[in-house]
Amino acid sequence: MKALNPKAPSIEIDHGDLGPLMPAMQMEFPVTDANLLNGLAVNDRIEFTVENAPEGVKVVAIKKK
Ligand SMILES: [Cu+2]
Repeated sequence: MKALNPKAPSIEIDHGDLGPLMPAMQMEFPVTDANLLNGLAVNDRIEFTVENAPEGVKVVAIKKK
């Protein structure tokens, strides 16, 4: 994970291939709840879950590896 923005809240992730959703890339994702960013630091390796909502893809869960 490359950057955290608790105010947005959002997270910038250098992610692998997400199947039908998108290929590997570095990008910023909106996060549903700023509390998901608690305890995370830049360059942590994470596992994350996204929801493909009508208004766009959002991160709904994050787990430190
Ligand atoms: Cu992407």
